[in-house]
Amino acid sequence: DEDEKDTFKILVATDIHLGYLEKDAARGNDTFVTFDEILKLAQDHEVDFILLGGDLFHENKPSRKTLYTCLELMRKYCMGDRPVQFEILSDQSVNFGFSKFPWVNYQDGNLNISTPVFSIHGNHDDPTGADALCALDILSCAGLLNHFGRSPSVEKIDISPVLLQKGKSKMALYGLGSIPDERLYRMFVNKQVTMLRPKEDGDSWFNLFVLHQNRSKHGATNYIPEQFLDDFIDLVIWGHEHECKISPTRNEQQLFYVSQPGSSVVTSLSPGEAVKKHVGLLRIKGKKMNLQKIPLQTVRPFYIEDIILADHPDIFNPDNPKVTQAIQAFCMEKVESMLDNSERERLGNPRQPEKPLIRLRVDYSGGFEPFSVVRFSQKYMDRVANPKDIIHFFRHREQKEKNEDEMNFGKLVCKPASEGTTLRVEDLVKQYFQTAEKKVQLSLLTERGMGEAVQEFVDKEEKDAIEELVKFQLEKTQRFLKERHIDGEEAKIDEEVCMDFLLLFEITVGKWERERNTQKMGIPVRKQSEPANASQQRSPPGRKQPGFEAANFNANQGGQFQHSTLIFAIDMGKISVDKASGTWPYSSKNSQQANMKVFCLNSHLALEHFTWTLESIIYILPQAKMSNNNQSVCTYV
Ligand SMILES: [Mn+2]
Repeated sequence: DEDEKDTFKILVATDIHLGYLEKDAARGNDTFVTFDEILKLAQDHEVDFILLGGDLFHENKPSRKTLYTCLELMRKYCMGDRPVQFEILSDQSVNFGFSKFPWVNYQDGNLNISTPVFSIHGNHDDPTGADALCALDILSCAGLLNHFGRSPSVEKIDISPVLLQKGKSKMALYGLGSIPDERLYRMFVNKQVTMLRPKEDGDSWFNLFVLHQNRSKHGATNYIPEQFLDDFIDLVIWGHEHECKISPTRNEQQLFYVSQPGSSVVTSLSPGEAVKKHVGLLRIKGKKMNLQKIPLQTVRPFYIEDIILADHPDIFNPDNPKVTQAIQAFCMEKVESMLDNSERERLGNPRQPEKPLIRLRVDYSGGFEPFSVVRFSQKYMDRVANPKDIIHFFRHREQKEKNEDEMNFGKLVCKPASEGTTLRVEDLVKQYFQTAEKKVQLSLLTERGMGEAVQEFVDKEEKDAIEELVKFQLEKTQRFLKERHIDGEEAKIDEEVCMDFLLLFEITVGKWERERNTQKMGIPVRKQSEPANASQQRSPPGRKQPGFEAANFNANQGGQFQHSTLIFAIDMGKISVDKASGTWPYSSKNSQQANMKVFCLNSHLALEHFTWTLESIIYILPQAKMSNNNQSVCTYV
């Protein structure tokens, strides 16, 4: 067909999150089933290629099962004799330069590819470790995927497009794998991001850009404004945001279109994820495009509703002793009607999971008491895929923060991570630094570096991240002091102290991991006088380790735990240079008052990862104060 000959047909999807909740009895296969559906759609529609916007994998180091299933499905659907009908015009050694096989897979004589897959990496599956490899590189090495959009430099990004031609249509495909938002924001502001354009026929190319960043404003610089992107772009495929907004919307300032396909699996029980999930069939001919929405049929149904108790004074009177029972009955009615809806709206696809996800958010402000969620859950074990977290109690009207100067751990901790707030470790660390007193602010370990390293440590199980950062910062500081003609010997930073820092971190995480494994038996608590095993092994003789206490976290919700939270503290006061230099703000060796730094590890990722373990653990120094609306939420054991 004449028209087909010049038309690129691309299947567009993002955030497939393979392996999400793979251990869950009910939901464990969801991501694999939907990936199968997506690949089959590509095959059925005979697309030229598949374009993925990052986070194909949920875990940075996917399990063997996840990797195996992914390879199995890609081999099943992407290999075959159907010829690929477009060619690559750009220098592939630039596009795929980091690969040992720097050419597109379908042009490899040893491979028989029918559907090439192009993907950038997301924040979940980004390159880590000394070799900077990511899970996509494994697929790429196996010849099943073309990983592109990877920047070799952290100081300057030149995005070199993959240039494709099909018949008379020419496309410049730009990709940018996930970069921490704040860093990328700053790089855009400093004009360190350049999109290279082909010299020939500048205007005849269709310019497609795929990226994986925050699109909605999470913080002042914690997202990428659309206005930052070059206006010669025709279409942006925006990964990372899970809400399906796949129909291209026009940016009137930049005059390009943005399509946000959204995830193909529900990873948080928030309203955005309840929006029906789709992938796109994108057709491009010359400078014209068309995007057809294809609803996914195998996605587990998800229903969410809000109840504000105070809005029903006719039904609920907080002074009535039986009001809690009334609330519970009301909630059950709601859940039943959501289950009815789910039954009615089933798509009839045998592969669509039967048990829906149900979330009821109950605002109990106004003197009401939450009821026991445990008992409530038990009624829905066989009918709902997420029986344990159907109900979410919150108090909307009372959430105003009273003290702006003091970081309110209670509030941060209580903020439901499942509400799409995507609390990042980086943000928490940053918030801490912004609210901490000037004189105790950390200078040796920068806020950004620390935030990123901790994020890597937690999310990606990158055990060396913190150590690498500490070493890097140490060397940098030593260099800095040398340049300022300070005697190297005199000003030598106490390296031992840095080791202490590492040690402390290891103890904390070691303990954390031990307790993850003993969740059923409750929280084993170490007395302050009793040293942890790790500290016995690693502690240099004669050096006292700062004390740690495990604390039981009692949320203000009938003792129900909501979060996996790890708070650890570091005695930064011990990081100092010799007092002779006088340039360093910390002279803790003379100071009685240690500068305790407290960090929260409470990312949405960590939460997802550890929900099967202890619901909540908090490690906190005894002198740290936690409060939530002046109500103590933390008991020290
Ligand atoms: Mn993401």
